[in-house]
Amino acid sequence: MKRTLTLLILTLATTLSAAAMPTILPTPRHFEAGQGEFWVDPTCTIVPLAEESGPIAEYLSDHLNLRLGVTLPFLPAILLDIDPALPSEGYHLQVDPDRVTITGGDYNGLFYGVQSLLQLMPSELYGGIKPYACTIPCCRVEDAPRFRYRAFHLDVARTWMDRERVMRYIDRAAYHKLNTMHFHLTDDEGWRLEIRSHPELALEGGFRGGDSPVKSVYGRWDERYGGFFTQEEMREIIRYAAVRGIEIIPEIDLPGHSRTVARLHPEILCDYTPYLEQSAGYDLRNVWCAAREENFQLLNDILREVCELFPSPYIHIGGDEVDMSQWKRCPRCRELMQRRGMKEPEELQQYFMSRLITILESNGKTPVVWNEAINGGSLKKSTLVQGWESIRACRKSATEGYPTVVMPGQFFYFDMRQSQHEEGHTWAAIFDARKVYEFDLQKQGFTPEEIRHVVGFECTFFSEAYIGHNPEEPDYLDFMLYPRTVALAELAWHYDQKDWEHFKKVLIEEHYARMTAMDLRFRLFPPRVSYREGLLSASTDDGSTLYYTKEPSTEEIPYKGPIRTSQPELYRFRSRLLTARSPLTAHASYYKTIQPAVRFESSMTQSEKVPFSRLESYKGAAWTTRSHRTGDWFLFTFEEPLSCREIFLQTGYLHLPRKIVWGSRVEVSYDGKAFVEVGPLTAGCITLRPEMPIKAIRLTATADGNGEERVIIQPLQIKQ
Ligand code: TNX
Repeated sequence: MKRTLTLLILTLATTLSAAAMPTILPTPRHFEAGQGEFWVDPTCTIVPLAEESGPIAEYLSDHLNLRLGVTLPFLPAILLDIDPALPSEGYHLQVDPDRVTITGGDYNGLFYGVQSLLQLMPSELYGGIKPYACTIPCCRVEDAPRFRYRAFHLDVARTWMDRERVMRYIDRAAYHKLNTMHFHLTDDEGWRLEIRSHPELALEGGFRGGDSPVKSVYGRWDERYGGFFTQEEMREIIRYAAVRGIEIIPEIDLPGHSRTVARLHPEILCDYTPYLEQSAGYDLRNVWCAAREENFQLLNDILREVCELFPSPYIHIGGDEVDMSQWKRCPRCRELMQRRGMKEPEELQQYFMSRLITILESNGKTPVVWNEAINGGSLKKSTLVQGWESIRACRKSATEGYPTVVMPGQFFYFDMRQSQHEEGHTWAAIFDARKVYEFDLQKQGFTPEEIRHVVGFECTFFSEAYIGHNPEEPDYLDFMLYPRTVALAELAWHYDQKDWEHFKKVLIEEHYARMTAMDLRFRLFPPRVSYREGLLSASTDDGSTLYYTKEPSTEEIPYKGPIRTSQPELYRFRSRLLTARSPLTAHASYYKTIQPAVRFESSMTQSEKVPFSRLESYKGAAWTTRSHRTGDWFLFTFEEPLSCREIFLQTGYLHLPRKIVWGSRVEVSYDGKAFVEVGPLTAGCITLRPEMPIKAIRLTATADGNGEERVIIQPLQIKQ
């Protein structure tokens, strides 16, 4: 009896505490349910008690449509205060029946208290629907972040995104208590910031395609396309972010990733004649010469303006993926190395970065660099290092005592795809929100001493593969970023032990509605698909609605129940809920391909290391030794005329339209002699659905050069 009673009390207690569990994300440190509720109605005022709280009071009044009160005349009221005795970025939120009191340790702390308050209210307010009257359950929240650096990254260099789009992501990151935006403003494919002393950098380098000197390696190839931020616009973005507690760290990626500048100022390059035959005359070099003194003058001009424009104490100067073979071929660089007793080109990189750091320091700024920049020597220990290549690279940086941002690709690059058959990069890993959520420094081998040097986490979105997805539409980017960003925020903010199932429950039951009101086209977890005894079925556990497509049609048909079919390979399923969607998900048979005997020939020479024979054995991609010229051709001939449902012909990388055949004609032949044109490639690919047995496929280049040093051809993907 006693046992039963204890059990009963225990069960009751857990039910009660479960009901009282906060649904705020990221999860606060301490939450305590109170008695009663606070009524938000038009009589309620917002009272900014602390002087600095003005912008937050306006922000909150915008969201809730409440008046601002100057002093404390009336109740009910929402009081906004700052108490420096609280932890940095921490806050106390107290909801009583007659007032809400939010006290932040500083500006950001107060802002985060407001964010938690918003999450206790109807989610519609994120969509601009002001609650006329609603209640907030009485409670007390005491909260502070685990890490001081909680960042997201946008790459507007590869794919242009305008001010409104950028602000949209800032806004949504702020809802999740992130406090830093790493802004990737320059790269091989674009320069997106006005530099007043060198206006050509943005005026010319902000665009590509058409007659732009910057060849459009990715994306829209025939039109001039792009944009840049004027300094005035950038100031506006900075202000907008600052109100939301977000600091913008700009990145000028140096000394590599600089093809845009190099196209406009070829004099910055190393002193040798490049071999241009291979790339159809296009100079692919992208590294600043380290020994040309005038380069540092130009860099001084650029960085001085960047330092002046951005209030952040940090400026990111890159340091990743430098093609040092350019320095090795340069007599000037070799001479400099000799003069300074340098053995390895990494030391030259150290030298280059040190020169940049001197410029930053003379402007009162601290450098941020990618992890390669600390190879080959040491930089000042105040330098903020971003570990992106691996866990090892992060640990090395932390061990050497640099403040380190942990962001290895396999956990934090949100340009990676989220499951095997989705879109996105794969080079680091394939992962969804769960892997981000479950990241654990200790389990990854970080020692307590190393952890002391970890300042926080950052998620990136590199945008080279993005352009095909119409950057004017938020769908693809939202899908890649959310809910992974929510998981990142949880990781960077919250302390407690991890409980994925609980987090997922809150995500689905509470946060899906909020993300919908935020107009995020976020990703749902994929439906489960199974095939048994002739019945193909799909299910979800998040309340979403299921649809299916049947090949070759792409029309989505509502799923009403198991489909009786002997051809499960024709179906794909997708669930939809409000603004969100899952990836298209199929039974394993959908992905099955066949490998009929095929011969491959080309007018171009093959790479010895990655030869054409790989295509005949379906082993993997094959490479040519140069870019294509008009008239170059590739021919697949099947040993036997092939009957099949679908043939997918792809050039370029598997996951990215680079090194493709650019400008093309595709023809098929049914007898191996006469060919009929079936179209050009689109972004390097074409899907064929031959209606009779097919003998050969011929691909012919109709343009000179793809802006690269080679063409990649993928093995045919053939579905029976
Ligand atoms: C690596 S992150 C890069 C970027 C690419 C990205 C794609 C880094 C320092 N370099 O240039 O865009 O991978 O995931």
